[in-house]
Amino acid sequence: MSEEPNTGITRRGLLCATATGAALARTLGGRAALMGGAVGAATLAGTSAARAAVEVAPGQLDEYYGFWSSGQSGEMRILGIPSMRELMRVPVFNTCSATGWGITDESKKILTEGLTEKTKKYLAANGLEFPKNGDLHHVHMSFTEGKYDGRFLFMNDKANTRVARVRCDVMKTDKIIEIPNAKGIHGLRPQKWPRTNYVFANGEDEVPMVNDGKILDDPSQYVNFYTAINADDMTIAWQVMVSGNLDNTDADYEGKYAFSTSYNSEMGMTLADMTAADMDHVVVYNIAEIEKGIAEGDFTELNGVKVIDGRKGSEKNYVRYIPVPNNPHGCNMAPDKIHLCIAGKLSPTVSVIDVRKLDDVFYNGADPRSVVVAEPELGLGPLHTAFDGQGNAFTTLFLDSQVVKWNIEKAVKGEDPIITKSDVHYQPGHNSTAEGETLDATAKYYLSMNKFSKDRFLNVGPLKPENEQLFLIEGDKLTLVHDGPTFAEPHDSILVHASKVNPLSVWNRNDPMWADTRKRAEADGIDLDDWQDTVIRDGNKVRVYMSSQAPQFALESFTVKEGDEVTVIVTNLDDIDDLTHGFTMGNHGVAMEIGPQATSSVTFTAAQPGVYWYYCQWFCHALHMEMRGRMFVEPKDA
Ligand code: CUK
Ligand code: CUA
Ligand code: CA
Repeated sequence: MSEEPNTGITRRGLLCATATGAALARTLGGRAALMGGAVGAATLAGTSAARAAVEVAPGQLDEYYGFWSSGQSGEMRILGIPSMRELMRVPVFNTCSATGWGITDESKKILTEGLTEKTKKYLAANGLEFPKNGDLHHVHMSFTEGKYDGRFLFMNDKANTRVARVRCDVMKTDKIIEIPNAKGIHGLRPQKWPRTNYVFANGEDEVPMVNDGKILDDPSQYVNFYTAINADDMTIAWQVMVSGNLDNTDADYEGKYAFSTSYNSEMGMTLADMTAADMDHVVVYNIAEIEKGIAEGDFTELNGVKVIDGRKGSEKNYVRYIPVPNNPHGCNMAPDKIHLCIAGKLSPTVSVIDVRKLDDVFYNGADPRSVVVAEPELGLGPLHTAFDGQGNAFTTLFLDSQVVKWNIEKAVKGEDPIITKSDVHYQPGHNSTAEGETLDATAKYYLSMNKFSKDRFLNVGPLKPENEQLFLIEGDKLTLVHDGPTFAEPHDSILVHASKVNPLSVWNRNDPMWADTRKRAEADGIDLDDWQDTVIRDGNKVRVYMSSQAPQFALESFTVKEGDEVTVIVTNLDDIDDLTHGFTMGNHGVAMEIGPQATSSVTFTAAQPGVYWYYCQWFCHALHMEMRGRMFVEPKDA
């Protein structure tokens, strides 16, 4: 790790001397600035009293669920707060060997059915059915009247321009859609009020409106898309074409407006160009006006989506652009229902927008900047803001490796708003407070999601974990109570009170997850709810129906022919909590989880004659090792 270069100039001095523009970008991009050691000596864990206050003793349950993104790992994670114990990993955009996500017929359907035809075509050209990777940055729960309602979780895939939904009753992904036209879905937020009818999604990367290769290196013809997804059925409601790119997004508490930050109002294609202007902007979407425009037919249909033109210069009331200092990042609506906080990133400020003033900008020609009611200077590299429900905000300072707690009202009054600054380790991105993005925001826990762990843990080689730190909020003091290393690379998390999430322990036999499999079983004359040990041949397709009950599969062997397409359908008839079985077909790259009362199926080609063992890979019984059987693959011409 390089130390602060000995130039005689402090990093802070250097940054402040070059307040804007590409010079600052070069400084920020420089290794010394990013990695510099301006943070004081490492803070050790806080007082034992604070640690005792958050201790979750063995066997005790946590107070909050933490729903975590995992960045380039592509999955969602569930943690318990305050213990920071990892409770579960939910595969979404990745494939998973333990659960069979991306392997089972049911999951493949979810992973493929929402892809556009164009994407399916170029995936097939690469021998893929669906993208193998995902980049999941933002997990948010559905809202009813500004509060989490425990129904769904929504999340983005920046890498392949997708949005997914996880059902909270079973904690499984049930929908994944690719967003047409847009490129690189980054910011994502559910509508807060009156309920989550829409999920809003930002397209980060600029492309030609019709991206078919006719226009290439001509950024003047590039556009960006803001997408509203119907949350209930995961279809695209509408898109707005905007000027500049889109980074993070949030929505208000009235259902009137949604917002995006843009770090590239310049429409630059190089770092220098993207940081050239003094100001970028926040895009404000007027939801009722957009809905009206769609209803009145004021849209272009593009790849099956109704697209409203909200680019700069449009005379309509769909969109307004609020200038804010260059290259903003975080976009966080305060639970006071009034203040939207835009983190400055390159600017040491947070721009506070009073959303009550937006009507004047839309309808009375008010200066867009007039809605910025405060722009307090808080520290270097402000990225994201969380709220405590008491009028205070916590903003992460990436470059300072600190969090600053500040008072919104004081900032608006022009007083010094800073309450405290606390060191974090190191370089925080997102932060969370308990239900801080809802009307139930609570001053109890503060979570800092830090991009670097450096020296905080035993060295595991050049690739280090990130570090997530939990603080107890005690008055104005933040007391560090936990460091939690995590694998690549959670960006964001939400903390949801345990009372609002009530997952099942055993599946419902008629769950829609295997509705197609059930339909096919009925056609095959099989009752999936009953004991099944039947092999059905249908040309060169073979369907193997077998129930499982610890420690046995209904079939201890079955026979197919070389070249058959084999579908194995396993139903777990055990109905006891935590009694999951698995099905792994040896040497076929096939494995899946079958939860209690669930049905799962998997299809593969039996290409090589021989004897193959299948087994249960989820430890279920003292005789779990014996839970196995043989597949006989007869040679074709035998
Ligand atoms: S972004 Cu990652 S630290 Cu994708 Cu929410 Cu700001
Ligand atoms: Cu069934 Cu292990
Ligand atoms: Ca910019």
